[in-house]
Amino acid sequence: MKEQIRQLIEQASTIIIHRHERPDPDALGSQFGLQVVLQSRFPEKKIKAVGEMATSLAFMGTLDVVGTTDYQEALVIVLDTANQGRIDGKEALSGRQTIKIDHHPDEDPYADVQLVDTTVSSTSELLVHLLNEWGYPIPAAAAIQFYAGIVGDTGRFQFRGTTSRTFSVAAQLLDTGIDTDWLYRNMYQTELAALQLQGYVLQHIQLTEAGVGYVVLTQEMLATFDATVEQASLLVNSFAGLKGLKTWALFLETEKEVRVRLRSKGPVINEIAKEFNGGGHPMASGATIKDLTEVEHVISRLNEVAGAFHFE
Ligand SMILES: [Mn+2]
Repeated sequence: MKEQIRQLIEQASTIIIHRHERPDPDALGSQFGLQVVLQSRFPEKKIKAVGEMATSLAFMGTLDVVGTTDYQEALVIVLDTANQGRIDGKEALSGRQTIKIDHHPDEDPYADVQLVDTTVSSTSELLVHLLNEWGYPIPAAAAIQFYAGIVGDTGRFQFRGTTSRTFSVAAQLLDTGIDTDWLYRNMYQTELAALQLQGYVLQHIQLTEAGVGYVVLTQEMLATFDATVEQASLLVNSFAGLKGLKTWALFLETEKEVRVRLRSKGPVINEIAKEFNGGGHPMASGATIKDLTEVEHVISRLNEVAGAFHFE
């Protein structure tokens, strides 16, 4: 498998790297990091990273634009994306071959070759293991990208999934001399309006007896604080420290639907996410409901799993 992927990369003259829509630091970091590594090892190859940039992460780099015809001979690598529907760029599967490299459960094996490892913290970490195995050097310009991805997906090394292997990869990346001050300054800065929206979220938490916390953000509220859904969705972690909390949800109303971000400290929630047109990790998932009248359905399902769960 890994050997097959290495051969496909070495044979291809054009490689187009995709990842999921509404990218997070792991999506972009794995994408840019792999691009830098491959471009420096194979200067003669055309290596492109495509998709739409997230405004708040624009500091991470600049994406490329490719034409439909570029796909004819291209090897496409899709990173950090469990389902075909979540790929940013609908031409992704029109390449000559497609490789999927990911750390989410492999529910939709949409590629010709799949490398999925759910024991790593992030796709960025997985790529570093892979590149080490192949003996491909990781220059500092790639290391900062992979580091950003790991920091993002582990919540600065605190989430479940952060292992000793994660730390050894982090140490290897730090040893290239990357500027983590620069990274944290850019990753964790907040616009005033966003901070005020956070204040609103914290003041409107509802906590059920079963230990389910939730906040509903209507379109009107998002407009009041001049926040995009993308910005607001990051606030799902802002009340993780609430005492008595087992699982929680942030509901974000958009013009055509309500996006639901789900988090948990123990009860498995990705099965519930699936019931509401979503999916993800057991402790971090996303779903979509039609409108705000369905909020109570999601909460009552969360109440069921939270009520049945007890911390050791
Ligand atoms: Mn990821």
